[in-house]
Amino acid sequence: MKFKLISVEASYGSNLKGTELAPGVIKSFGLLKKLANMGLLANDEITITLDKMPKTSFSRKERNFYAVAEICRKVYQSTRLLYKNGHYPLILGGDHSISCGSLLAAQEFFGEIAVIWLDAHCDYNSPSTTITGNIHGMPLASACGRYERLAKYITHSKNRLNPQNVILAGVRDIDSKESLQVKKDNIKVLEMIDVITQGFEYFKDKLINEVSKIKCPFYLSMDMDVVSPYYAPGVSVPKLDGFNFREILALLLEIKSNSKIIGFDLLEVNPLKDNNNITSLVASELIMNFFSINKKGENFG
Ligand SMILES: [Mn+2]
Repeated sequence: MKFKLISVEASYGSNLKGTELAPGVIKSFGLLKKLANMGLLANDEITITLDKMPKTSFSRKERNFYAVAEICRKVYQSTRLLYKNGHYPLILGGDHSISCGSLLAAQEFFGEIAVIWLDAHCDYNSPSTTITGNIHGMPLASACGRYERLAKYITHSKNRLNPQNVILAGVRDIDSKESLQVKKDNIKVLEMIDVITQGFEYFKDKLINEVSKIKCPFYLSMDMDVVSPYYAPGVSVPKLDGFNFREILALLLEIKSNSKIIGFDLLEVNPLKDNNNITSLVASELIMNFFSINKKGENFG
């Protein structure tokens, strides 16, 4: 029973409200009880919100900086405590900015981690490259030391992720200045175009090949917009195409079989943009199957 649930009810990293409602809706399908009954998840959980709004940030390059930073610091502290008590985090967001807190906690606890960032976008902007100023487009850059103001607010440690240990998968929307930084840092980017031109099996093999080259424990950070809007319309920044349900589940199971997973964040579900909560149902089913299908492919769920 290694994993424990952390719900983060926040949307400060985005210009849209809604992701703060996602943990409640995703959990309404019985996720916690089902996984706890199978012994796959601790049967208690942690909820993170902001009790009071901190001082306002007027910077157009870092919208809601203090609110985002406070939430990230709480996520960091909760994640660190979980690790110290022998648990791993399963984090339901919330917008994607919160992954900066969980990644920095994991990096500090394990000394060095790798991350698989499943996302239609790179989230590798910083205030100097951003177009929107929304911090949910910057968490990966911050965890890698490319946006230090946020990382320093979260932790006193100077330990950041090595960009060589980052695998970005499912990308199909990169900003031009962001792309320059991604290339400069030599980040491995597996783009959706590979699925279109070479096929899904090729993409999956390429991803697992990259995973097998890295020897540290892996953190999974998944933006629901990596899934096709046909299956997951209720996300903050939908982008046409993306993986179908079978494909994203196949990728998650392959990653699980080929690496040591020490944390899983699932973010950016936005119930206010959804159709009949279908995106929350898809998120819930993905998590259920990820935990309950074993290495032989048997499903205990
Ligand atoms: Mn994202």
